[in-house]
Amino acid sequence: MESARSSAVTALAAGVAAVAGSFAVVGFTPAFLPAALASAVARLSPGFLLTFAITVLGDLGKLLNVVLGFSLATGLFAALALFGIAVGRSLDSTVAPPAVTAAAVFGTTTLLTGAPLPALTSGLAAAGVMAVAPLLGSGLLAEASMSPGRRRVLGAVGSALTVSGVGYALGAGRGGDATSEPVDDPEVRSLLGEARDKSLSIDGLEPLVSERFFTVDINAAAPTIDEEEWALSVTGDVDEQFEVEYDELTAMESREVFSTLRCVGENLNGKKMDTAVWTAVPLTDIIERAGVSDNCCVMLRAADGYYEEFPIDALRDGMLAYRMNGRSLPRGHGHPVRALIPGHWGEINVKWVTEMEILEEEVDGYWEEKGWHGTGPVNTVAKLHAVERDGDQITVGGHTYAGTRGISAVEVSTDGGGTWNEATLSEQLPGDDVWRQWGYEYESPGETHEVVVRARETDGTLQPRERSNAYPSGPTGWVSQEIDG
Ligand SMILES: Nc1nc2c(c(=O)[nH]1)N[C@H]1C(S)=C(S)[C@@H](COP(=O)(O)O)O[C@H]1N2
Ligand SMILES: [Mo]
Repeated sequence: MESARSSAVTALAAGVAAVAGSFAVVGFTPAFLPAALASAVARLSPGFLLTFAITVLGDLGKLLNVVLGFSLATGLFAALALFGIAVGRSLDSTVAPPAVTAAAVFGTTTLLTGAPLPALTSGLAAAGVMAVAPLLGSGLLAEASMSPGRRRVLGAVGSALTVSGVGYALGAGRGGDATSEPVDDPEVRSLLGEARDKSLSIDGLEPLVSERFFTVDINAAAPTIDEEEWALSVTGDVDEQFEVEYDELTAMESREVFSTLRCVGENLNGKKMDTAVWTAVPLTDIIERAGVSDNCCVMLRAADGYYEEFPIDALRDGMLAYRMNGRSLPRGHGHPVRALIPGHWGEINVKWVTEMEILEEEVDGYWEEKGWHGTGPVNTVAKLHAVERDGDQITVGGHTYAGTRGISAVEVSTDGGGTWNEATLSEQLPGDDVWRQWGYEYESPGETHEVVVRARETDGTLQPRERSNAYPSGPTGWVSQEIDG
């Protein structure tokens, strides 16, 4: 008779193995139950909790969400395994526990994710551990001077670890990006070179084309969409409804543009602002073909269930991007096609976009339903991310961005806002929606001092000083930082 403790350990081991068993075939994609549960939790969270997670916890919130998804999935599978063990006990059968568990895991997972293949490998992995653990316990380790319960526990843990090792190794590459693709487009190479040449060299300052581009998603796992299966449907209040397929889109005239994205939910001096060279098709032809008249606005919908609404005028300046820095759009950034709406907050730059619905009346998008106001133009900002020291000399630097209003100057104070000096700006890159870097070198005052930074837009407008939080309309204010002398 199995003890309660060894039943619990076997069930937990089966749960761990079941998670690994599905990871092996789908990797971290929406068909992976922990990812699906994490997304469901985020989606069902009340607005205030979500806002707290985004603005206060940031990346930690994302991590906690994923950890919760794994815990829920493992717990669910373990509970199903316990059920299997109980059935086995009441039938006095050794075949029933793995068989019942496999069936229960398969059925439940298929129901929750809609994906039968990972559900099947999940069930098989759980059943495997449950069938093998007692064998290992009684067979291989029989010589050891251990109690049968102890042996069974070791067998369960050992087999779960083995299944997990294999499962995670197999799944690690799934749903990945073509990061090894060569960048052979001469125009992209020349723009990337220009960005490299124009980047200021300050220790710790990211170059003008971001090396690590941030991501913000409503779901834990990004969708996986093949180019061949992708199409954009143009719907709503239009003369003609039609679809544009990937091959049609990429056959249209495209351009290579620098464009910066910034998330409305980031902290004032946060790192959710980045720049890339995008290969994109202007939306003008598609809008014209649709026959849009005096409509107010548009709703862009995406394959992950996301949707954002914004004024039609912003759409007219918009583009559909299908390459990023010369490579196919990475999965996390909207593969195969995303919207780019110059100068506007990141949230309307809809990834995995599948539908463009022309509207006659305003409605709320995904974030606006939760109280955010993030569909308009970005706020102006000058960030301070680098502090370089050379003896008494200190160099501070960062990025500055004002959307399509452009930046003409950054001013730096090293005495808490008493006196101001002009910083060096990186040379303007081509395009009207791209950030610049600033840098400022000064002699250390020999004591702790407060450095304050503020930007001026092209027309001379000074960035507002008043501080406000990210929620609901994006952070405002001058970045300031205490620096040791
Ligand atoms: N389909 C879809 N598009 C989306 C999102 C999303 O969750 N789903 N997040 C939006 C938000 S809030 C931002 S800030 C930008 C971020 O783009 P990135 O992840 O490529 O940096 O994508 C936007 N587009
Ligand atoms: Mo965002």
